[in-house]
Amino acid sequence: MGHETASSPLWTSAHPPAADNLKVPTVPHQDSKQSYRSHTARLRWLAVVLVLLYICLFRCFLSNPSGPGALALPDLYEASVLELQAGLDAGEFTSVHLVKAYFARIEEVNINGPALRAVIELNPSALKQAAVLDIERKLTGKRSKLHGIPILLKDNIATLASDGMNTTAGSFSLLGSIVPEDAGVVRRLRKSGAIILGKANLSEFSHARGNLSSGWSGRGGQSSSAYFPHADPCGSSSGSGIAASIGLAAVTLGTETDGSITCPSSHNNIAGIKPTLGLTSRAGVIPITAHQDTVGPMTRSLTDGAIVLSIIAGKDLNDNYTLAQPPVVPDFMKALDRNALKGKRIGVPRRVFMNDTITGNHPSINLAFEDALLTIKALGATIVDPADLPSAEELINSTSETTVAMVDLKVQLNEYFQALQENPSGVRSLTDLIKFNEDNPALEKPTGFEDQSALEEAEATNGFDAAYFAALENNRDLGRRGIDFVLQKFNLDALVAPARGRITGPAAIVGYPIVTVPLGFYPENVTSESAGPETVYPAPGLPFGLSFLGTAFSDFDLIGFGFAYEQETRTRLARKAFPAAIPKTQLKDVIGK
Ligand SMILES: *[C@@H]1O[C@H](CO)[C@@H](O)[C@H](O)[C@H]1NC(C)=O
Ligand SMILES: *[C@@H]1O[C@H](CO)[C@@H](O)[C@H](O)[C@H]1NC(C)=O
Ligand SMILES: *[C@@H]1O[C@H](CO)[C@@H](O)[C@H](O)[C@H]1NC(C)=O
Ligand SMILES: *[C@@H]1O[C@H](CO)[C@@H](O)[C@H](O)[C@H]1NC(C)=O
Ligand SMILES: *[C@@H]1O[C@H](CO)[C@@H](O)[C@H](O)[C@H]1NC(C)=O
Ligand SMILES: *[C@@H]1O[C@H](CO)[C@@H](O)[C@H](O)[C@H]1NC(C)=O
Ligand SMILES: CC(=O)N[C@H]1CO[C@H](CO)[C@@H](O)[C@@H]1O
Repeated sequence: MGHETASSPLWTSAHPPAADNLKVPTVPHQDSKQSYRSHTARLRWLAVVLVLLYICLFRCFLSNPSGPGALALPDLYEASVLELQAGLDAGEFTSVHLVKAYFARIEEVNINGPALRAVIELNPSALKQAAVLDIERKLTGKRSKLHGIPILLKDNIATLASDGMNTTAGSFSLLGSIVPEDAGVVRRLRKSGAIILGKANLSEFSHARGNLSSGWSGRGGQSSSAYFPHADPCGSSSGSGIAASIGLAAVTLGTETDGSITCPSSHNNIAGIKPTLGLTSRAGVIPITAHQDTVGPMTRSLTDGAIVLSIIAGKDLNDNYTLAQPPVVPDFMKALDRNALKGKRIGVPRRVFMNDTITGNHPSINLAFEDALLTIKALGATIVDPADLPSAEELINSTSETTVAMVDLKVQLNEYFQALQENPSGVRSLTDLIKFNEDNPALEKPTGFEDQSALEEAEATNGFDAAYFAALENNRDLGRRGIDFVLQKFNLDALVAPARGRITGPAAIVGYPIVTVPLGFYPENVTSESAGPETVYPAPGLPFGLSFLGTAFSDFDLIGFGFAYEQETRTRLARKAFPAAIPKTQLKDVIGK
């Protein structure tokens, strides 16, 4: 009752309270020994209650025309983790309510209604886990800012079969497979008290199967953005992006090898953090390449992203890349400073990347980007424009990234299949997988989704041969003449660019971080084109994002820059999903039911 009307997550304060300060004072339990015996004391108490009630009703009425009741409860379309924690701590609702509400919201739009196909599978143990975490909160308090908070995971992130969920990267070849253990990031999430709500749809095998439209998998079908019917959600973390964008879960996780967090964050009007390679564990993540894969948060605000990253980041003996990270995981909440851009030098890598012939930036993106540069300048930064990457042309023509990825994909996917305790499909290798797809066309090769050329290309590789090591060295060389070169040459703190396009490449090959926030929306008169058998791109009102890029382990700084821009512009709030794609179930519909 005492909890303030929640502010929008994009309005969170620059220096949010530490976890310990988060607890909202609760009304003490009535204790018979201390109960108010005297008549005057009772009257005084009654008066206080009435005043509080009056203030609450007044507030509710003022800030919500639909009247009191609906008011103290956060709107799950936009609700932030801190808002949800405040409500949970105040006892306004429980994690069981949250799980029920998110399940109902998924039910409304996933297969029914606009059929967004963002979610592949729900966790049948989620309600039970929520109930236990609710009791623990009451008895001993919360373990972390994610205690009792429902999170959706991209379906390439392993969870123990004992939950009752599959881990399949969207492929029927992995249905019913038994993974040896939780993914490293899942272990951290569970330890922090987060509730795994379910698995999100994705581009099958994180887009490493072949030339297939973004957001399609055999198991999940074609997912689409909630901002226009059948719009390309981008990929490969498509379902995570869609689900975060309309509140099908509090927060989500995606993975990126080259663009797979950045691009779906862009198409779905959310914040995405692609962490530095080695900041978050990939143990238990269905792989493409250890040289590039990362796991990161996809959330409605960078505040939520910082909370999630602070929990999933850290060393993991099962992923030795994480052992190279700095000794202490930062509290990324401390990066959330509205003045973070003041006095910083931000470069614009125009050549090639702002004239991307492959993914081409639309004039409306370019206009919004020029505006963003003015905003960044107004926030106190110096814009260095252009700040071109010497290796730009070579980089976009280079085949080295693919050469390394194809070899790694075969080696690592074989390892993944072999480490499974069981796999009912019988698939135990890449060779088996290709055959499985051939043998099961109704499941894995429906019309328009037949291609598996990337798997075939990987299958044809010969392990760690001379060509592989030459390609690795070429990536390192391109990297040296890439982001780090231009940062040093112009004494920059970061680069900034529109999120969609090949700018993810220079970061991908060296494992550098990217932070993406909403930038704008396509105008109503934009011409849509086919983006696949069932999707269009662009589309009226479809969102696009802005990316900040930096050197290894500059994640903290980039989150600060993104936060300063996000808070100043609040672009996410400027547009909502199309009406049928906005789930109607709210906490009030499940409380007391
Ligand atoms: C996987 O999915 C199948 C089919 O939907 C389901 O029967 C099974 O319980 C799920 N979980 C596991 C761990 O296999
Ligand atoms: C990918 O598939 C689409 C649609 O079938 C086709 O237009 C395009 O040329 C293909 N691209 C490549 C590189 O094969
Ligand atoms: C990680 O361990 C593997 C062997 O398991 C080794 O080949 C690789 O070089 C190690 N990588 C790092 C970054 O330590
Ligand atoms: C982008 O390409 C157009 C023509 O394709 C050219 O006129 C223009 O100068 C290029 N811009 C940059 C920044 O390279
Ligand atoms: C990259 O490829 C394009 C054509 O796709 C070509 O025009 C350009 O010269 C190439 N650049 C380099 C550095 O090889
Ligand atoms: C679309 O609308 C914008 C204004 O929102 C206008 O500037 C632009 O010229 C229009 N484009 C077309 C192709 O009509
Ligand atoms: C949770 C959910 O809605 N899962 C669905 C995902 O899509 C497949 C294919 O359409 C359905 O079978 C699942 O029920």
